[in-house]
Amino acid sequence: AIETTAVPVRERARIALSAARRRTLALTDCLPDTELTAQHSPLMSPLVWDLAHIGNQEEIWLLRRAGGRPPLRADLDHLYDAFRHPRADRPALPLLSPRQARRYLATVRDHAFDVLAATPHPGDGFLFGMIAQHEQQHDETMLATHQLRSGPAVLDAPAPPPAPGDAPPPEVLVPGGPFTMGTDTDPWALDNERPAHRVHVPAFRLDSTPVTNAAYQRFIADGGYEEPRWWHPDGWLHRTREELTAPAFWHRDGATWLRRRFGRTEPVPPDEPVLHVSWYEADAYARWAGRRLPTEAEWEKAARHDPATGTSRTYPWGDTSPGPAHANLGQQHLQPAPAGSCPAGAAPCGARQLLGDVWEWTASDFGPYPGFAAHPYREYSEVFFGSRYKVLRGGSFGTGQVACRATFRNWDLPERRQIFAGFRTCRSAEPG
Ligand code: AVJ
Ligand code: FE
Repeated sequence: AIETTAVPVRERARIALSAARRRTLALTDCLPDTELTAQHSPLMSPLVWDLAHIGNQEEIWLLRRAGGRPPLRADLDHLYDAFRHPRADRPALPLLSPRQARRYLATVRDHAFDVLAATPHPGDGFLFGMIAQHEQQHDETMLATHQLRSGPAVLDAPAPPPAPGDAPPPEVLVPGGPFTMGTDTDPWALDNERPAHRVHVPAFRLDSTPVTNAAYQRFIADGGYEEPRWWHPDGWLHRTREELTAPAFWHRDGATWLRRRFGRTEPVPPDEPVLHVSWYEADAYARWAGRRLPTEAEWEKAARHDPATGTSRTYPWGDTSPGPAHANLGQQHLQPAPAGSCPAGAAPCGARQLLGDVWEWTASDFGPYPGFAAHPYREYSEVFFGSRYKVLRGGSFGTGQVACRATFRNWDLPERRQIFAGFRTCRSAEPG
């Protein structure tokens, strides 16, 4: 763990790009070509599409835009433009073969490092940070594709260590008052995290950890999936149409719940944060528990407001970049750590695991902050505002360090379960 500001920007960019590439290759070198070109789910691209798309975005933003270089492969722009081809149509496109895609990636990366070395004033290196985050995000998407594929396991990683014995109290108090949401100063924050603005958040009590599998099983056992009053009306329709009875990848063997995780079947670990639930399920659980999902502002205040100084931190624990003691990130483990892990990563309010482990659904719709300006990649977030997307916060075990901080905003549709999402609940602490 290092102070991000202490690392020269060129070095920081090189480290972030290289870390992303190691994951990209680990996620694709383990599969035969037939599995890279196959579509494992209509929700996902064939992995070979992700590969070349990562290279194409890097060519567009780092070689052409930052480096002022002429196009290498302008013919690929259309093929790998996510907005031209829905995921389900991508296998039928005349895509680069796995071999061609790997070569293209490597060639673009060589040029990108040349550009980085040759840029006289890298400034804040924003485009390099943006592209490193882009690749890391696709690494998480590709990991979700691995979870959806059938067949024998190809990925392996050690389990995270058990939680320490000092379990936090079940909920923590976040005091009422204004705090600074979003950022103007984090050099690699993306457009939707800006600008910084003051938000008044009344006092509330937040779960100190994400909701566990054991707690979620109590909701199931109590008939939570059969009781419409716990569900949002759209959620009830969805749960009925899809016949939902448990999180994705779970099945029952007599009295025990089993789950499939990256090609292996195992008992559902009771103390782990629940994973692969939709916003509708998270929302229903919270109502059943007599609680609610936190708003995005509540989540961010819990994660970064320091009452001692009145300022907002970059990470719950401060401004030091994430290490393994702070948060379970970066696909080091292929599952969440048990609830109560990572006391060194606790926020000032005492909540743990706000970053890493599982993305956390919030009550909020995805929208712009006051004064938002799309930059520089208009399609990154602006086109998703004002639709049905719900905000998720915090990052998962599959999220890379460079794409994870207390201001980072993710979003997805309320019915989606293929992402590494769980949740925590809260309740208002002030009357009225
Ligand atoms: C921020 C995860 C919703 O995967 O759709 C990747 C990230 N944007 N390439 C997505 C993204 C363009 C994005 N999410
Ligand atoms: Fe992309």
